[in-house]
Amino acid sequence: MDLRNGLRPLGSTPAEFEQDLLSNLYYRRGTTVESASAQDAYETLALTVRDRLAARRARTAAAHYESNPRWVYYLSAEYLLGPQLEQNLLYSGTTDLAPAALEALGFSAEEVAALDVEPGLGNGGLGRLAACLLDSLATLDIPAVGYGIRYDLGIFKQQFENGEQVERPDDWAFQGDPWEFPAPDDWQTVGFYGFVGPEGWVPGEIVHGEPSHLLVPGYGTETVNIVRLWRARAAPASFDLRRFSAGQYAEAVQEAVKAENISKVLYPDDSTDMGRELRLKQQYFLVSCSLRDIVRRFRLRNADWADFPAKTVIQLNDTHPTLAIPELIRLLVDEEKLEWEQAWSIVRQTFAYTCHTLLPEALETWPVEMLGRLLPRHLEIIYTINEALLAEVRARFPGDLDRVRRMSLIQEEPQRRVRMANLAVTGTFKVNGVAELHSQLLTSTTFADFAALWPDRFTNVTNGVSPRRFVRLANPGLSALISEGLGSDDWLRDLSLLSNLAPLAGDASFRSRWRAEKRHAKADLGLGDPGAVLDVMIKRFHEYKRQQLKLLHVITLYQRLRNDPARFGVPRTVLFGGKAAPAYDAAKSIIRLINAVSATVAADPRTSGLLRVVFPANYNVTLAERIIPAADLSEQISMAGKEASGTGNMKLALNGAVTIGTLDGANVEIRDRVGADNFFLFGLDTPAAAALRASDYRPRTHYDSDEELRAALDAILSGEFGGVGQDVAHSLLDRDEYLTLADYRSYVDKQDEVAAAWQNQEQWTRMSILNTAGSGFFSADRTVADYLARIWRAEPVRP
Ligand code: T68
Repeated sequence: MDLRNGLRPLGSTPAEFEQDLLSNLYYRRGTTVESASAQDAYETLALTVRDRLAARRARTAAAHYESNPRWVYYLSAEYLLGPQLEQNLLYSGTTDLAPAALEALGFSAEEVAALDVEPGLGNGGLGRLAACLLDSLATLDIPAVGYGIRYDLGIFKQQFENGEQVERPDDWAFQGDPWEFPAPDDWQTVGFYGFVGPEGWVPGEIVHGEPSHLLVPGYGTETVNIVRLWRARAAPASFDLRRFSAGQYAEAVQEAVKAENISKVLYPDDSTDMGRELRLKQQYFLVSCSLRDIVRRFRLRNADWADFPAKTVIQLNDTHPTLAIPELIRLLVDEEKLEWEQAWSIVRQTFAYTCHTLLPEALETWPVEMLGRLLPRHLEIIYTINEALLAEVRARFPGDLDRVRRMSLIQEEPQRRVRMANLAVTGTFKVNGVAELHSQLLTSTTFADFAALWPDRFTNVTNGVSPRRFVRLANPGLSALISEGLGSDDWLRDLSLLSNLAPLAGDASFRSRWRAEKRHAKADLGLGDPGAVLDVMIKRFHEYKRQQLKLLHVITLYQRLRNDPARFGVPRTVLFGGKAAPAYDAAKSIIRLINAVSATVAADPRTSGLLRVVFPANYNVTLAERIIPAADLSEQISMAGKEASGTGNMKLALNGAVTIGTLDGANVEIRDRVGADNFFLFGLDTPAAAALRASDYRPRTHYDSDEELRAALDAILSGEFGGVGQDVAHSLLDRDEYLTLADYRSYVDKQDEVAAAWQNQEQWTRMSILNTAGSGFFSADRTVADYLARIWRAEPVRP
């Protein structure tokens, strides 16, 4: 028998599915119907669904092996994958089979689904984008592998104590993870520290990387790709049996604990360099394991290094995996004995880099001393790359010493540090921003010097989101209505078809059903008042995103309610969701103040039925999928020129929320596509904001001249909201780094237009439908198609 073709197909009838569930309960879970717990039922269902995807995975792997294709490798320190069960049910076509089969075991689908813990292996947009791109790569049948780290503890669990954020560890795999395939035989070794001797680098510490993978199914196709995650394991020899026997238990495992700490925790930092050696170790651990795996896979079908760039493109998700550049040189020169020139040429044809920020403080740098101690050979390689770079700069711009200083891979003052973004730009063939405006600003500001030297290296790929997860799964009711309106569900694989919804905005009965879906989604969230606008701001907490601006507006509404009800507008529920980096005090103060305002507003009977502020703790993908369908108004109010793209803005628009926003990030493109009439624009644009920042900006002039703004800030300063938040008000009055006070009046006036628009529900619903209809561009399938055309140049392989 040819084992490769011997796979017994798994059945798709309810009886076959039930049979498989039962057999998994006995043979893999090792229990019985009588004694099965809800956890048994969950794990067994997961296995039964996973088996169906695994069969497709086997066929995909066979097709990939057969065709020896060009591979897309995505290197990312973060993947925010979201709950797996509902997605894998949908993608395996078993959504309708599961409830009855579970019923037979004595469990409801809901109680079992509640046990599906999302792997929170990312912070925010960057990590979620990685997950959406993998989904679309599989959907488009592109041979691809995502590489990442299997953190034991994901993004912390947020709780509120007296309104303050406290962080609890997220032991997401405590009960085991039924979706994961461990592959301990594919382990790699990773070196750290040591010295460079005549024979090359001699590491002083060795750690093992053990991979496991999760399946990444495509939607509406056979392809199932994988995301491979590395976990640090101590070399077995690091357990000190002698000490253990002597009763020195802590000392006996000390080395092992140190090694395994590398993949212990995701750094909960959204923007700033942690400055911590362990984080740098994580980055090198990811890079070293993944490159060796990539090389191993290359060698399965290829022999000649000259073919490597034709068969491989490696995308760096921000600078976190940039050490892959010197690491590949080291493998090629030190281990494979290639000449430097050939190695450098291979590297520069293999890597591409995505930048996700505009904040100068978010561009990673590492102390030369630390990098040289941890990775002495890599520092040498970085110096050699730098010599060639600076020679090229001097040749092109003779005498321009300042330019040489700016472009160097090494920052000299105040401390010698390696500039990872400069290294990433130098060692790649393409660099992309994540929205049109962002990419323009990268070439005109952040990377202006590099764009002058290598203009063709820079391009744009506007972000996108998975319509499967963020419309179909999150919002089944609206999805069914869309499919009915369009006459098919083809839009789930070609989101541009949503434009055909536009004429239905003129159809009163369609509008009324559209409104009904919003109402259902709100009721499901427990925010059932259909008369109130659900006004949502869901994203990481950062001063540049300006949750504080939204809060000032809430306070103003509250004060109008008390003093000037005629100006209040319409009933509103304001929903905040998001986490602050644990060390980011200013963001945590804003969280505390929001909770205090929420309590004050709730305690005042005058607000009843008119104004509510809700802030559910621990915003994550699971919660996002419940909030987004219910939202009426999407807050995208960052200071212009600061938000690289945003992706929550796209998810909300796709679900029919209308945006109030600045001309920042992808808001610009959303407005272009949904139409200026269906978007509430306010605030300074990027040039105006930059000019104001560069001038002698005095935030107090706004306080002095705007009565409502003054009243709102005074209320905070007087301690009216539980006596907290004075630091927030002082920071706005004294510094206002992100021009919150400068944009306040424009924002509040625009919110009055929102309220007026809400009063005409037919007109609002028209806007809502036109937001969905105009957002087809923001599919991650289109994003991947753009990456393919502009950077990756890989072809589909269908199993
Ligand atoms: C986000 N960045 C951008 N960073 O802020 C957002 N940073 O505009 C964009 O839409 C999104 O990326 C996708 O392109 C992040 O999410 C991080 O999470 C992060 C994590 C560690 C270190 C630095």
